[in-house]
Amino acid sequence: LWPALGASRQARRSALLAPLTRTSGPPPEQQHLTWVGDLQQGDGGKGAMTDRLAPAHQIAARVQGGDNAGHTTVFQGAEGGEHTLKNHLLPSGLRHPGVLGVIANGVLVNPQTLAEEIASFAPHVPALRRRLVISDRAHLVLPLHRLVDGRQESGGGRCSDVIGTTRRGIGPANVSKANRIGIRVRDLRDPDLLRRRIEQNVRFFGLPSGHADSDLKWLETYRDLLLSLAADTVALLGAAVEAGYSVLLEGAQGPVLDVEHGTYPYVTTSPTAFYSVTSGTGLDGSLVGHRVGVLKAYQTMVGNGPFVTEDAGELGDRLRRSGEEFGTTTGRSRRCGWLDLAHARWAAGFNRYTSVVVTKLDILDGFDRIGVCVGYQLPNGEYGEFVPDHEYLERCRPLYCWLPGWRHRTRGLTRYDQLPPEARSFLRYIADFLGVEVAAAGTGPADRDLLVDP
Ligand code: 2SA
Ligand code: MG
Repeated sequence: LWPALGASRQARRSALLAPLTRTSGPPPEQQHLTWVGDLQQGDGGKGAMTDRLAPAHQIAARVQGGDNAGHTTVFQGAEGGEHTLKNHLLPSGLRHPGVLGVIANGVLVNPQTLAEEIASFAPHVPALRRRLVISDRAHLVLPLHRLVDGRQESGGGRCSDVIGTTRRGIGPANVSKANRIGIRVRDLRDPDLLRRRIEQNVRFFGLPSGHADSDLKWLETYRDLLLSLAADTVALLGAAVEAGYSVLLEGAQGPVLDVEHGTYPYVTTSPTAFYSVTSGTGLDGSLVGHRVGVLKAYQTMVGNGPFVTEDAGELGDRLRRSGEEFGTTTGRSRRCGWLDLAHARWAAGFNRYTSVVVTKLDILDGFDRIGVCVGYQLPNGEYGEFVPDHEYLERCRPLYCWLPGWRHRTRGLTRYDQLPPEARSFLRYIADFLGVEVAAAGTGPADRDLLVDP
């Protein structure tokens, strides 16, 4: 009995690992698991960071969120031209041919977005469809979810507060998931179940019954694509880690948007903090040796909710213009202000990043002095730290420490030791304040603009 069971286990493991044979990546050497997260609301440059780290891994997995996220990668093509890839669902490291891309179970998949993204990536990404797998447990976002999201947001707070969502249907799709009427990738294999589920959703959200037919028809368009990519990614990732492969885990949004621990109700509806690695992939979080946190050199936010260092005047405008602070998904203007280190310290304590990467340093070029918020003052004169409580944060005023600015352009610098001394002091200040090493700094959007501290 035991040898037979052992042989069947071995066969199953080989079958699970088969997708890895479709990449040109090297075999596993020294295994490492790396997570890329955010110390702010999001939009700090996780996509660019993931892209840079991907070649050191055999698997790049997107962990949570959906097409509300917007990640950007700028790189030089083989022919020398510069390319920009904007992705909402595909893992950012996928353009490297040695990498297997995984869309894990924690991701909410809008099939149309996925199909469009695959089409737009294909010219730049060799053998993309052969190197991509999607969890068969991942839940789908349907047009009806987007419709409900839009209605809630336009409803003036009648059914929910106005959150300033991306209107991508992420909240309602998570409602379906929690209500056990969600539609998973694997459900596409069963037409009867699919119809029943869609009808349940139409009834649950109080929509006219015609939506069932139209959403079913819409889903039919993407059925073959999704099923051709579907796999048990929990088992695949588990077997890959056991076999010594390295995995890069890409988060979306920042910890302050976490549904459990963020500034509720101004949050997204999925986990975004480090524990999302476990819920979103099935991997044991304690295996993750590197927790890389991206931190933009100033603060931005989209949507509603508290933002202590927000500057609605000249400073905010300048940061928005030079930092091109517009939502990658929605094109909305992002709110801007000085870096909130009190917030970042909370994020660092909570997610226990092992290193921090400070991005968009070049956007601070030319300021006489640079503000960093180190704590808050309350109306009664007391001082406070960051607490993820929106009513508390609305009452907080920022306390700034002013650091000297720099006159030299850092934009496009290619070596860490070329940074002006004031810029290096700024990075040192951040590292000391957070108690985490600053391992790299970004001086522009392209992959070559990420300077690594030697
Ligand atoms: P949702 O759509 O239900 O997840 O919105 C709930 C809150 O989460 C915020 N959120 C984001 N914050 C920053 N960046 C995000 N991605 C896009 C980008 C946003 C865009 O990369 O720029 O294009 O507007 C993102 N996604 C969700 C959202 O603003 C709400 O506060
Ligand atoms: Mg973004």
